[in-house]
Amino acid sequence: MTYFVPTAVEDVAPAEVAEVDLYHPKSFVTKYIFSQDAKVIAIQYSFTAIAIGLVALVLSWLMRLQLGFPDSFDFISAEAYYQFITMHGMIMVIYLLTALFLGGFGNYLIPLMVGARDMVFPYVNMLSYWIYLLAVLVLVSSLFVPGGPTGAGWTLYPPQSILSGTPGSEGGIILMLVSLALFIVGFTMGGLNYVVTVLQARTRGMSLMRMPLTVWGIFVATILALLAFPALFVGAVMMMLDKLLGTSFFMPAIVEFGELRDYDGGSPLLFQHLFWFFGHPEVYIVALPGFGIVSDLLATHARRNIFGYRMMVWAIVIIGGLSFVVWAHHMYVSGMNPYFGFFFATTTLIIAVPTALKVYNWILTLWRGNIHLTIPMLFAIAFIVTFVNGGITGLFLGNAVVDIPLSDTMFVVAHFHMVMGVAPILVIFGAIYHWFPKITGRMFNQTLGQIHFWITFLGAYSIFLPLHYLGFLGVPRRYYEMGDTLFIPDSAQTLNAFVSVVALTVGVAQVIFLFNMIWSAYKGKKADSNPWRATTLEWQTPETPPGHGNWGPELPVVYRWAYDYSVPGAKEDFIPQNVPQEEVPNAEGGVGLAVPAAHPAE
Ligand code: HEM
Ligand SMILES: [Cu+2]
Repeated sequence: MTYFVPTAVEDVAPAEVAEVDLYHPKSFVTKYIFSQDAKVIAIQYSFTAIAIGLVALVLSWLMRLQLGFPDSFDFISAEAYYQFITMHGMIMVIYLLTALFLGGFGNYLIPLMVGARDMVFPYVNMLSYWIYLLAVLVLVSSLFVPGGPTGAGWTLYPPQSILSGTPGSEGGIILMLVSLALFIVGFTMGGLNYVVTVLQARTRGMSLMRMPLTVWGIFVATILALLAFPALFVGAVMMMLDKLLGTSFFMPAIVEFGELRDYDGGSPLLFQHLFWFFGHPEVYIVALPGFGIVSDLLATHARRNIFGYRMMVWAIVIIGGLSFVVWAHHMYVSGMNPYFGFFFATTTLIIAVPTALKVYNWILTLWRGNIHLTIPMLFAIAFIVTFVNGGITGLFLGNAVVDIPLSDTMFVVAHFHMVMGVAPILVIFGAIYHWFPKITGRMFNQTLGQIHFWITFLGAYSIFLPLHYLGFLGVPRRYYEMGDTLFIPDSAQTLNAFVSVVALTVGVAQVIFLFNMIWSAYKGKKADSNPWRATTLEWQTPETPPGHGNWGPELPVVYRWAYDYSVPGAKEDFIPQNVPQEEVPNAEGGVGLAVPAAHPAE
């Protein structure tokens, strides 16, 4: 390992901005409702995202009831099933995961972790949340309009999404498109904040290569989102014009119920390209923050510096970049030119390289670490296992020859649930447990945490592993029942019933988590300001939970990277980022380190 003399603060280009006048809240309303404090906005985003996520969870129960027991629930018609699928998928991907990772964790963690007082545009940041809330309300309102919400599938493919045979083609689809457009406007307001804050508001000494990987993950994911969402935005606007004004961006000449419609010359495939130009990076908008957070959880709870920090940063950036040139792997069955398919299969498989590097580095971080199997650590390890799992089936589906027979089967549903359903949810749980003591000032209950972890982890596998097998049997995706299909054995139905029972149980078991969080926030043991003995700045705030402006009169100054764990010769097994080299307590009882701290990143 290379040792080096840590840079004096003066050697690091000052990246601080002049102290801005924060808008200090003067009343209850400006403190908790129309608040401009990123931490309050983070909590608002998180609560809203989790609330709407619970709606999506209930929808998944209804779908599972139908799939497991197709003859028992008369109120779930084929139309209703389509509507459940669509709302479930869209809510989970956009309104829960994207909002929670970027609006929730991004707002809470970025300013604290880079040593800023707040986001750089607090007012715009506040607007971002309120527009997000409006988007959620518009989406929910589609449940109550005549015809109900759209049943076009979360991919909203035209022409069927706006033709009258599809459920929700009256008001539902319009509200869905309006809601998506609003979401994107709101997100953009937040996203510009996250990017500019990372670039302009880091405290003195916090060079880019000293930032915790959590910030890197959220930062790059935000850039992806700022570049990818516009494709969905224009897609939504153009589809709205097709629906409302009769333009033909996506609509070909088409006969509907024996009648020739006025549409002519539009390209349904164009929408697929726009959708997936957004849709594939979306996977990484959700995954990259997860990658970052997991790295920090592993380092903290294994008391080890992250292995290959520089490589981890570059892997995040490269994966982010590559995610823009793989979108058509979702369209292998669209009749594309085989050479085109070959190109996209190749780029898709190349992403496996930086991704695998990350996984190796995580394992090497754990190697000979002092692993504490805390709840956040359990969830972090579970994330890695699950992401690798889902990644491997991604290699299957990335190859056109394998994808074509598996397309539109339950195998696909199993794959994407592993990789962008279960894995991100696991890391979100880990992150909530990890930062809970900072956010609330109290500890959660460990036993309940353990129970919650094991039920969720084992449950998720019991739900989604069998779906891979059902997919191989040829059970189709988006079918509300299998009927008496000859090539599907009866045992598939038994398996479906099993999956449904587990899904309901695991879903209900989340009450343990909600109870633990709510109860502990009021009644939990008081936590000290740095219970995990972590190095990053958010744990070094003068107050816990941190007050408005985060740092009191003086901004922290950063002297080292984010991962000085178990440094030889130091008294403690962690050195916070804001402790100068001369002041590090050493093993002999004095201060100052004989061996300079390792910082492979500089
Ligand atoms: C809580 C556990 C979950 C269960 C039991 C569940 C169950 C289901 C079911 C039964 C379907 C429909 C399958 C079909 O007939 O094609 C589905 C679709 C889907 N789910 Fe989940 N899901 C869960 C969590 C999630 C999460 C966390 C995500 C976030 C990425 C997600 C994203 C989707 C998407 C994108 C679809 C596809 C919708 C479509 O085909 O248009 N699900 N889920
Ligand atoms: Cu993709």
